[in-house]
Amino acid sequence: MTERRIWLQASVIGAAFAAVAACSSPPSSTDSPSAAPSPSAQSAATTSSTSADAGTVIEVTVDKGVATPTNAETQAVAGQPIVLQVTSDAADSLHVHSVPEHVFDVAAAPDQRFEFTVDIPGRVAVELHDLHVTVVTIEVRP
Ligand SMILES: [Cu+2]
Repeated sequence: MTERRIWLQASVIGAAFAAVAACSSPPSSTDSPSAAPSPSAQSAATTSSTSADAGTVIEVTVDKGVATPTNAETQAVAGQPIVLQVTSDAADSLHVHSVPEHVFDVAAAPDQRFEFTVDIPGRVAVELHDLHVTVVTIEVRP
């Protein structure tokens, strides 16, 4: 009996680990009515093109509590510069879930430029922490 119970707990812990990929997700979404933008908002999330010389540039806008894009996908190359070009009307915190991670303080200002590199290939989420949204997930290739 005890053996079976231990196995069960281990599988629950495994599932919990899988959910930890994105940080500080709220425990429940029932009390966040603003967290569900219209589906059409995602179609506007066109990521900027990747040019070999300039690395990857991702434009991010925050206007009246709405981030653009959200849940976008783009690609980058490990070791090549990735630039987040941010125009915001509110202070926030940009969190790049790479290893090691990067945190950038966003001010209420246009054309803020945050540059970083990712050395370890993989999927890297970029989150706006105050808004609790994932702006873009970057697939970093070797
Ligand atoms: Cu984060």
